[in-house]
Amino acid sequence: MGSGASAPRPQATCGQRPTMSNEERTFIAIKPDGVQRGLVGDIIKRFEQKGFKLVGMKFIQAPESLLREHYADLKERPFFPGLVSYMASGPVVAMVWEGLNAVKTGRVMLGETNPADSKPGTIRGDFCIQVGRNIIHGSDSVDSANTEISLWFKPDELCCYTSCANEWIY
Ligand code: IDP
Ligand code: MG
Repeated sequence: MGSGASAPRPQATCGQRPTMSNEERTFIAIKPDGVQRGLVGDIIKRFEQKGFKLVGMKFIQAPESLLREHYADLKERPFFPGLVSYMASGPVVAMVWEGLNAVKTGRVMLGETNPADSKPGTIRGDFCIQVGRNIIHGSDSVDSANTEISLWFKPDELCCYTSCANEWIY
């Protein structure tokens, strides 16, 4: 029987989410091409180095039903069937990252939808060429982040914990 103090356990759920704070969350997914091309570590490293906090992560081959819902706003677009089959073609790394302006800054880190328009230094600018193989997804607003997070994660799959780096980042 241990007698020393044990590390605090992460809470299973985090209750009501603030909309403007250091606890803003965004949904980021490394797409099947990013996984196949061995870019998982490089991409995660950028979010870690920036100072964002990882609160959820899973490695899954998403069913087409989930992907059709995830991209529901694009269902009338001609590339929609190809987009769904590309996203279902292999496993993806689905993640939730937390921090001040995580949604907006996450999008800046991704670059533009079309890698050809993405500046060097962004993920799409550095690692890919074509819009149909742009390796990463990121939520485009706080509202869509909340929708996407609840689509991909159950509440108890997200961890609440205090990063020991918190006071050195904020
Ligand atoms: P985003 O990923 O930058 O938010 P959206 O316009 O939401 O861009 O499009 C979702 C995804 O659909 C893109 O990331 C890309 O994979 C795919 N996509 C967008 N436009 C095209 C296109 O013109 N041809 C093929 N695929 C596209
Ligand atoms: Mg989008």
